[in-house]
Amino acid sequence: MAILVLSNPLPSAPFAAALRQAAHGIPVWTELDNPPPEAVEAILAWRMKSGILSQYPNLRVLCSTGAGADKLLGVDDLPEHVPVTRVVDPMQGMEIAQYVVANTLHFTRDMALYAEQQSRAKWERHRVRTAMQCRVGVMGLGAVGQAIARAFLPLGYPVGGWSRTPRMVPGVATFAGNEELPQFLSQADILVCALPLTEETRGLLNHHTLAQLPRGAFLINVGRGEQLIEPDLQALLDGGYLAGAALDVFEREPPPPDNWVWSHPKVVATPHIAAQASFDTVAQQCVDALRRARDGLPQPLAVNRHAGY
Ligand code: OXD
Repeated sequence: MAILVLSNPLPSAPFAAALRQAAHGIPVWTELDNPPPEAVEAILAWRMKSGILSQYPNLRVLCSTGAGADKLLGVDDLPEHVPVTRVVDPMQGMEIAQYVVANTLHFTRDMALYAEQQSRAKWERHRVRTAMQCRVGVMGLGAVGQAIARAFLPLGYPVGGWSRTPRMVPGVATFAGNEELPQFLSQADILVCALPLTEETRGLLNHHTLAQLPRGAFLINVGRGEQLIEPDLQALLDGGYLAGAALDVFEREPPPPDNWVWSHPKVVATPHIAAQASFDTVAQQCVDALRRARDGLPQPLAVNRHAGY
């Protein structure tokens, strides 16, 4: 009985190597090994197409390589009894917060403008934006959203947070539900999306919602690409309503070479690197999930398949 790594488009070799270290004798295969399907008890994957899982009749657990498991949940042949687990890395919230703070300061402290001036040996000082022009609004107040919100408090930027149901975060002005979304958006000069992908959040960043941000606002998306209607963002950037965007996630990853995000002067596009769980953490949590499944124990890292996270 074995673990199968199907991490495409992520390379399988580093996951397989870490699993072999963690699995203490449980065979670990990749798709290149063409394993006997009935021997596969656990699959480690980032995304999944329908029609694959039904080939593995003895599957006990499906493990995501990432913190989100949304790309594994939509398949038709995911058996009801198979738990789907995600990675919980204690460093992840901190790393994503670093990414968001770095991009916020890049935008609010005009770093691109000064780099351009430097390239022309031009000495010109611009006014520093006041804190009240840099109100941060974090959508999603789970562990990651809270880490992001907290990271801004010592920087002097006012911080707001929005979640589906009410949450209290010390030092953060919180808003909840659809009724309070307009008020939250109207106070977010830097809108940070750290939401999980669900049917409610798919397409949530669209012309209607983004146009409720203050003029000159910036968007930072570390949630999921499917939450953003990219052409709506492009129109608001081109029309001058929004000032910039940092995008780490895309509906299609990688975006095709002719996608406008690669070359837009107001966009910082990065290849889904805001946080990366270590291979060892991913492997250890996958092996633990398999052991728990074998022993009939609860899965603390299982996602709620109906909620989507
Ligand atoms: C994710 C990850 O789920 O990178 O986005 O872990």
